[in-house]
Amino acid sequence: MDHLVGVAEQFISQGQVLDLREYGHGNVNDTFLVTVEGVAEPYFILQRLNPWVFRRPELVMGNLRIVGDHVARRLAPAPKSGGRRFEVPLVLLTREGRDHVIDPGGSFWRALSFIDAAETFDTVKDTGHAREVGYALGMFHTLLSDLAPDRLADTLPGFHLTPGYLAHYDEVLERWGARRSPEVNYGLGFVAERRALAPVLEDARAQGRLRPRPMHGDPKVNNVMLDTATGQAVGMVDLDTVKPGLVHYDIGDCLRSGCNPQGEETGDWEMVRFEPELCRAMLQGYLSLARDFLTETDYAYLYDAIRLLAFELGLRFFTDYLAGNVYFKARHPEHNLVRALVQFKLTESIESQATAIRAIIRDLR
Ligand code: GN1
Ligand code: MG
Repeated sequence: MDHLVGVAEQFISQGQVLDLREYGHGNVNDTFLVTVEGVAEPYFILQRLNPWVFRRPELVMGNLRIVGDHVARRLAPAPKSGGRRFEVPLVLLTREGRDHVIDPGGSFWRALSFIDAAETFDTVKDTGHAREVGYALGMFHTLLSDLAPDRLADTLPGFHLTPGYLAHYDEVLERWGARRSPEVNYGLGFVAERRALAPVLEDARAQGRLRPRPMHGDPKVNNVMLDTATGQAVGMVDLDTVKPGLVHYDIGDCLRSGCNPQGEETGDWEMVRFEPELCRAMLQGYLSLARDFLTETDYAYLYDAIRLLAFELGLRFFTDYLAGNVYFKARHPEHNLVRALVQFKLTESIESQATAIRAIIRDLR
């Protein structure tokens, strides 16, 4: 911890570090909350980027700065939030004016501003919460809707390209030789039956039906910050995966995360279901803003996006389990298998309610 305090101190120009503790439940990076004594804004976030995932951290920092500046510019003159505060984490510089620190062990550290008087939840509590989560994503997309996607670097080549995840799965499976438990057999069968689904969004992009836009990349429920007093969404955090992409990946990811009341970390995977009333509320919140920029064709792919992203995350967890837990942090050897089964059950629940979900989308557009 002493060593971390030394890193944290490089990002403060006055005061002194009072406390430093682990923060949040990220599956990839290591995150700490730092408390500084004797300054007006006492908290900031210190993070170590995972070098196996983010191969070019300087590009991540570049994107974060572009997004932060753009959002600040959009919110300054006429807050599009109708009097509500809305923030994203901003990059903090070291005393030397650098946006990161490399420690003696070679780790890449950066600091971000903390969104105060706000909290996050791992699961959606009710339809009011769902509406706020949708609103946050709508606000985020609105704020970036006039940023040319090619201004952002591709920090994670292949991220959210489902056909690529399927190809990787095939390679891992070829090398895999462990015993086939009933759960693994279920997973293998599940993926085999849905191979044709994988390219649905990428084909639409290749045909020019869906166009690239800046995307968040990871808009799950616990990346939306809610005001502790009002419960209103006041920020969207975890911008490392922001890059050119499709808003459909975000919409699908947000819904697969938010409409699963059990949460993605439940061990009770057989009970997992997709809750259509949470879906309605979340889309209502999202479309209250996104209606302004979504096209007819965009709407036509919303259902596919919801189904695909649950499947895709299940496939990513399942592959990582088969590969020996090399990507997602796992607390026990079967952790990524259980996570995969949760997403597969969620996908089945989405499929069995396809008509109802499509009707919700139709009603709201
Ligand atoms: C990872 O690290 P975290 O929890 O913010 C992953 C997302 C997944 C998510 C599932 C860079 O995000 O894509 O949806 O886990 N991030 C990366 O919880 O792979
Ligand atoms: Mg993330």
